Amino acid sequence: MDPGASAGNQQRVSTPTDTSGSFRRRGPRFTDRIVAEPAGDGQWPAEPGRYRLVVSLACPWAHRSLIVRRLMGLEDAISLAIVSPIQDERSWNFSLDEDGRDPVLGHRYLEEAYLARDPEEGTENGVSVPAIVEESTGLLVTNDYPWITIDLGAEWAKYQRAGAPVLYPEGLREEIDAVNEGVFHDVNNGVYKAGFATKQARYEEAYTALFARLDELDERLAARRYLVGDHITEADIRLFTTLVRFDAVYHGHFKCNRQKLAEFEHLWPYARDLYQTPGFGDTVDFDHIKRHYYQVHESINPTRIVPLGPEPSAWLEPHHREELGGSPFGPEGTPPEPLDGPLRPLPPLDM
Ligand SMILES: N[C@@H](CCC(=O)N[C@@H](CS)C(=O)NCC(=O)O)C(=O)O
Repeated sequence: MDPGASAGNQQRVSTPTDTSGSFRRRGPRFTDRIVAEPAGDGQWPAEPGRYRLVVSLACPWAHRSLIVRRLMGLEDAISLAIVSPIQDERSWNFSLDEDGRDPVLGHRYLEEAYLARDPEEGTENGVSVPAIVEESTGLLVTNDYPWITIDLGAEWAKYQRAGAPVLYPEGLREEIDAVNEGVFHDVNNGVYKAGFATKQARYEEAYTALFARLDELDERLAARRYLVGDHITEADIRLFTTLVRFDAVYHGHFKCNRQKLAEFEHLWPYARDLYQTPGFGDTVDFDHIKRHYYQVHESINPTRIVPLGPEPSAWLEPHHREELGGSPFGPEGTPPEPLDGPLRPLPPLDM
């Protein structure tokens, strides 16, 4: 049963929980890649003006790709569509846009791109963000989020801004992969496993693994500014998008409440350091985040009330992590240009 769907409501979220009470992530349906030099089937050319990145500002997996697009300065090369944080019976939709249609693709629902790619089975694994869609055809190219960020970082080199960081440096890949593996199972996906468990034992397993991993990461970050090496890498981006949602959503809504992020000695200043780095905090929208989780997962929050807290100003407090050395964008790197303001403000909540 889909715990996001309750009788009589029109909302839908794909959060499959199996008969053992465990949350099961379904994985990407389309695993094509966009690369500098395509070699055969399933590889598309990195070409400015050809693709549209579709994200929800609520989604931690999509948030990664938004951060990387900005860090790499690919805003002019790859356009951006932002869906409503509230999925309806046909999932992600463009209801925030004029006439409820994405102005470039002309779609009302993201599923149109999935079905354009495969009319029979396009939505078999759900309709997920992030998704990259070909602008001219409206075809879904890929929803394979781990490759999306790695490829935006490594395969679009020709079109990246001067001073862009190297997020997946050759010499550090093994270490980055090892950190990411634990972070994925216990933290990124771990909070979902805790939140969507329908058996006490499954919840407790996820909770225990989550906090054991956070303790380990907290210790790792005691003497080093970033997770791997001396500057920001894929590993930091992947951890950040879960940490930034932690106190606002996962602590309460997903019952990950041994402690708040703000009660970790090193993880909290580490997360603030990243938040205050251009490309990170300026892509965070707590309004989208809270409305999505608290209003879509009705099995967990039947009243759909969106909490007002926590107070976000704490994210801007000094972190003193510069004292640990390192440089966010690498020795020759520079920050991306600041954004003018929020990416997609939402209309007031229905009272
Ligand atoms: N489905 C992806 C990850 C991305 C993901 O789970 N995105 C969520 C939003 S945070 C989503 O779009 N869920 C809707 C669905 O899967 O139908 C995967 O595990 O490969």
